[in-house]
Parts: sequence; structure tokens; C-alpha cells
Amino acid sequence: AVGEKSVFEPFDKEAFKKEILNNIKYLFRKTPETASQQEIFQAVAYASKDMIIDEWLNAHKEYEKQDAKTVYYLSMEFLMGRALGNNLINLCCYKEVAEVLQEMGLDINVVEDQEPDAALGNGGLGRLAACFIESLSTLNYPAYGCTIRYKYGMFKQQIVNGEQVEIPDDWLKNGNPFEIKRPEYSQEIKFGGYVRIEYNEKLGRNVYVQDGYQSVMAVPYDLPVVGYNNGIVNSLRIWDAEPLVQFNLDSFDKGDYQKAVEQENLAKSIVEVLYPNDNHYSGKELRLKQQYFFVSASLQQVIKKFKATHDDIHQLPDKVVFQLNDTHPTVTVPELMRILIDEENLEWDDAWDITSRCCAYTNHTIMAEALEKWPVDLFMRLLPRVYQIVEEINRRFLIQVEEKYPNQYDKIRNMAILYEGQVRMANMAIIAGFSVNGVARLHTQILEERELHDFYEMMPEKFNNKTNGITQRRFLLHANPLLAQWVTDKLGTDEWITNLPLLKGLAPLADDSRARKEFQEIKYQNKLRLAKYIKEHNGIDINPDSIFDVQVKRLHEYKRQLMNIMHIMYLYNQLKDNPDMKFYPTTFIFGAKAAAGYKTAKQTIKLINAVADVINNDPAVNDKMKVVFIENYCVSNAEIIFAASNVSEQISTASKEASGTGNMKFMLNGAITLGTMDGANVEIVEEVGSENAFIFGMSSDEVMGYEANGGYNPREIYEQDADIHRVMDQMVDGTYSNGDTETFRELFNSLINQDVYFILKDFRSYAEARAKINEAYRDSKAWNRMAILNTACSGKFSSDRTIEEYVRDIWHLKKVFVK
Ligand code: DL6
Repeated sequence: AVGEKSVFEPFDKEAFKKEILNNIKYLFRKTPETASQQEIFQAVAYASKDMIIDEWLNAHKEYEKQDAKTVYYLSMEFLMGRALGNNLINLCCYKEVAEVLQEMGLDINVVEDQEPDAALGNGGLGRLAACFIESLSTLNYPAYGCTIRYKYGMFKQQIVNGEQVEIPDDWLKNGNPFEIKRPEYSQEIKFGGYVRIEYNEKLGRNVYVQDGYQSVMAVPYDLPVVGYNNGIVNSLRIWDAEPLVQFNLDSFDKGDYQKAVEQENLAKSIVEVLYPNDNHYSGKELRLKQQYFFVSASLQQVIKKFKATHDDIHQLPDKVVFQLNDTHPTVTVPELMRILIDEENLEWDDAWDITSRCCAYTNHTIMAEALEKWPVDLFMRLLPRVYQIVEEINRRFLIQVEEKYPNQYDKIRNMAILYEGQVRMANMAIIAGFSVNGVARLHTQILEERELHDFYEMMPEKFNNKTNGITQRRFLLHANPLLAQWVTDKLGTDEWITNLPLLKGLAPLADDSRARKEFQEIKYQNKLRLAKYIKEHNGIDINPDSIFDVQVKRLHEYKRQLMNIMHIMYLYNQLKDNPDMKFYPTTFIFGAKAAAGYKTAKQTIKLINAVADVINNDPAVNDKMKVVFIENYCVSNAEIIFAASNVSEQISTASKEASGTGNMKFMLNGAITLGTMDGANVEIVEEVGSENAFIFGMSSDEVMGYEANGGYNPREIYEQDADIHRVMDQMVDGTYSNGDTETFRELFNSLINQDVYFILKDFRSYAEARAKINEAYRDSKAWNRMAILNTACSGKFSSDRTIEEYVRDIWHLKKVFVK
């Protein structure tokens, strides 16, 4: 079976069963018959954590022994999803545990379903961090993921009367069986106050002292990140905040009552909730507090750990590298400078040399609204000493710019960190770091040639591309066990689990009729599984023989869910006008969360649900089409969705999607891409061949060309294209809003006045591509051939490949092996 050749000792089923029973008894004073499903999950989770502990200890002992260089992946987001299933898979005992549970009358799927997703992230950026940290463990590299232990993760979405309602995600309410509190590594974090200069006799120079500040204690919890079948367990370190002064009634007398309350409130607020914005920064003071909180805690701890075994701080870059996941942790740069100068007594140049050799930056977007800028007054007030350092970094950098480009003020305007009263975090990350990478080839090209061109010209050696990837352990082995087993059987080995390019060996099967049948049957079984989920969660019956055409991702205008639903409205019109039209039955599936304050995105969700309501209740078309909006799209239901999809909608406006990673998960599971030449779609098409994908729409050059000229005139298309005209009018004539003409007026206006994301412009070419896909599905031989080739050619998109590239070009880590 898949994953059978374990490096671990033979799994002792009886001992494991006993441990589960003991946990049920000692943790809950219950028996399996009386324990709740949640308690049973906890009992199994604790038993599996016990299996991890020795490896966790051993790996770290070995890292210390070898004094191994470690990457600290600093990220405001780690969208981990559930841990139990993947831990068991990576420990190579999933099957055995399933058997133990079955013997106990329990179903492993039901047990897994009790675990809340660890949803400490919004979308692609956070999920990428989760894939990376898993690949780092699997590839034997010493690593820490560092983030915040948000009390509430990404909100849970409910659809009420067609609209999104946000429910707090109280993921810790039953405790977290996998985490371990490490109070011994707590760090004090200081905010506000003022900076005083004081002469230090011993050092013979002035030192900077922050006074009058407020502080909180950062207290870490570690979560195990288990490597696949290699005995390596790294840690995801999530920082919680606690008040320094414990609140007590005596405080009244001591006069520090006020302080205790302030600290308590500060601590609570910092870790309260994840900002639910994807590709959009909020500019809120609390967000900057969160950033500094987890960055400062992580850095302080790293430096202490380093100093415990090294005498010379100059060697830090040989042992430590900080990867900044987008601009969110960029305060790493001035904070590290502060520690090195104020606490380690280094001179500026020395500190700068160390800092710039330790920090590397990944850019994940060119969307202007996602680039973080902080008002100087806010930054200065919250982090007075850190701000002084930012000023000095800026001053010194501008001297260099002036020397290299005398009197070229546009260079200063583009590259300065401090400009027009703002601190520009991306500029600081680029100036300080030794590496700047984009996340797909096209994205990196756009950074180099356009968005960051001045920086690229000045420091080309820093720029590099690292096309994203995903972990096949979660998105095939765990998510799609039927296909995983088929792949292993066909390849005659399960080595693809750690070497995804081996999937190439499946390519000849695309021309084998039996293999195609089997592949089709697996897809069908997965479609049944999703249909069951949809019936349970949405109460909608869908036809598993229909095409499953799926768009699941965050809701954002540039991702163009609006174009998708408008096209469904157009198809519906066609089918109504022409009931005998040739059309292969299709189920259009959406899943998307909108940021709570993003009005257009929420209206789009409402429109999708409104259209679904009308279509799903129209018997005239129901044997042809259905529309489903899956509530609460998250990592755990994503696993079911990818496995069941036929068509992968990747339809962003070209140039806007930095990479995309959902596109890779669909491909791995044999779905065909219907997409624009954007982000990693370009490389997907390159791998699988353009004949095995359906590409449409303007190129990124065309889009950027229009943008440079102030856009285009969508009204012309509205006037000239009768089908588009009709669909647009239906948004505001009450067809989908019980006669109300205002419900979707803003969507209508945004399209007709500006259409920033070129929806009308790309509509025709999208419709043509979709018509081709609908036709292509009729030929099941050709379709399954394409589907197999998509799986077979997805090897490049493993996060293992991405991580090896980061290691080779940026991090320079060495693999550590444990016995
Ligand atoms: O690199 C991971 C992921 C890409 O796949 C997406 O294309 C991109 O939109 C996303 N970027 C962000 C930027 N965020 N902010 N803030 O989420 O990164």
C-alpha cells in the first residue's frame, strides 16, 4: 500500500489502541461508548503526538550537535488546516491507525472531521507557508515557522439569505492536542514610550534607551511539523501574548492597577484575531503591533539561542537565515539592527553587514493596495527606537542612490523607504535583504521589468524567481487516496511521495484505454464524495455525471468570480432561448471568502447565490446546469473539492495573480485548467502542453498596455455585444433580485464605468474557451487522456522542488539525518 515502507519501528497496533483507551479514560473519565466524537479525536490526537515526541527531540538534538544552519520562515500566516491525518501519513501509520479505529468501531474520517482547521491564514500566501514548512521537514532541513497564536483564525463563513456572514473561528475552544507551551522561551516586547540617550561608562559611548513604554510577554507554543518518513520533526512556533504584571487585587494598593489592566488589554488585543484581508493591507495600528510582536519575539529568541553556543555574533549569517514572507515581517530588518547595535554593542556597519546577510524577502503581489506603507507618525509613536533606525537606513541608502544616479529624483521617489510621510516596507525589505524573489516566472519578470525596475537596475544580483509549489503529501496522498494508490500501482513504487517528477512515468498511460477508464472511475468516486458533502452542507442534489467546473479561492475582483457568474447567466439565457442547444450538463461550483469589509466582493457572493437560486429552481434547465456555492471554503473541504474537479477555473486578469497554488492542486488531481496566461498558469501550460489546457484572454502585456493608457471603454462593449448587454441588464432589472433594481447596481456600475479587471473585454474569449471545454468533455477518451497528462506533468509543482531551489540559491542549508 501507499507509504508502506516505513523507516519507523513496526507500528504496534495494540499499544496504540491501549493508549487511545487510556486517554479517553484519564483525560475525560469516559469509555469509548460514552465519549463524545470530539473527545475521541482528542484521545487519538494525543496518542499520535506521543509518537512524534521522540523524533521531535532527536531531530533537535541532532541539529544542535551538528550546529546546523536554520531557516526561520517569518510569516503572519500559516494556513495549516488539520494536523491529525497528515501527521499519521507522514509517520507512515495512517492505514494502521485507521484499522485500529475500525476495530474500535470508529471511522477515521469521522475522527479527522472533529479537528478544527488551524486557519491561521487567509489564502495562498498562508497555505504556501504551510506547504513550505512541511517540505522543509520532509527534505531534512532545520527550520522554524514563526507566527502568531491568533485566538481567532480566519472567520467561518455562513451564507444567510445568499449573503456572507462571518462567524468567529474559536479554534482553540477545546484546546489543541498538538501544541506544547514553552514558557521558558518567553520574551518581553516593548511598545511606545520615548528614546533617551545615555552615556555608558563601560562601553565608553552613548547608548539608546527606550523608556516609558508598555510591554507584553510573548510566550511561544510549538506545533510539530512532521517530515515524511524521515524522523525529522520541525516546529511551527506560534507566539501568544500575556501580561507581564499579573493582574491581582493587591494592585489597587500598589498603584499599578492601571498598568496591570493596560497590559492585560494589550496582550489580549495583539493576538485576538487574524486580519482577514487577502492581497489588501489594512493600515491599522494593531496590525503593526502584531507584526512587531511576533518578529521581535522570534528574533530575540534566535539571538539568545545562537549566543548560548557561539561567542561571535558576526557568525550569525552562517547559522541563521530569516525569510520574510511578503512585507508583513519586514520590521525584522530594523529590529535586528536594534538588537545588534543596542544590545550587542555593534557598530552600524557591522550590524548592517550581519542583517543584510541574514534577511531575504519574498514578494507575493504587485497589487498596489497590498503593498504595506505605514504613516510615519504611527510608526514612530509605536516603535520609537526602531523608527530611528529606519531613518538611518533610509538616509544611508539615499546617499548611495544619489552617488549612483546624481540628480535623478525619480529614483529617490521610487526607492526611498521614507516618502511622503510613509514608511514603505517593501523598499526596506529590498534594500536590506540579500535576496528578492517573486513566486512564478511571469511574476518575477514583471517585478524586474516594471514594478521594481529601479531596484533591479541598481541591484540585479538580488533578484531571483522561485515558482511556488504544493505538498503532494496533503493534496494527493491524503486528499485523494484512490488516485494516490492508483499512481503507486501504475508506477510500481510510492517514491513519487517524495519525488513528484516521477509522475511523468504515468504519461504513456494517457494512451491506454484501461488506465483511462480507471482514472475516470476514480474521478467519479471523488465526485460522489463531493456530491455527498454538498448534499449534507447545501442541501443541493448534484449530478455526478455532469462536468464539475470549479472556482475555489479568495474572493477578489482581480480573480474575476464575477466574470464566471456572468458567463453562467449568459449560458442560462442561451439554454432558455434554445432548450435543444447542445450542452453537456455542468455543475458550476464556487467557494470563496470575502474580506469582511470588501463590499464588491460581498456583492459578488450575493450575486452568485442569487443566480444559483434562480437556476437551481428552474426545472427547465436543471438537468443541464446547477450552481453551487460551497460555504466556508477552507483547507479541509478544499481537499475533497480538488479531488473531484474536472475543470479548474484560473481566470484572473493577466498580470494580477502572482502565482496561484490552487491551480497546481487541481492539476495534480487531474483537472484541466481553464485559464489566462497569468502567474503559474504559464508554467502549467508549458509543462502539460497548450493542447491539454484551455487558455483565453488578454496577455499580461496587453493588460499592462491598456493600464498605461488609462484603461479602455467598457461601455462600447456593452453597447455592441447584445449577449453581454442582456446579462448586464439582468443584474439591474430584478431578474436575480426579486424585482429589486438596486441590489447589484454597484457591480453593474463598476463594470460599465471602468471595468478595472477587463471582464467585458475578456468575456467573449472566455465564452469561447468554455464552449470548447464543454464540447471536449463529450469525448471521454480525449478528456481522460488530457486529465492523466495533467497529473503526469504536475511534477514541477511540488513544494519540495521549490524548497530545494530556495536552499540552493538563498538559504544554503545542509540536510540533517537522524537515526
Ligand atoms: O505566493 C503565494 C500566493 C500567490 O500564489 C498568489 O497568487 C498571491 O495572490 C498571494 N499573495 C498574497 C499577497 N498578500 N498580501 N497581503 O496573498 O500569494
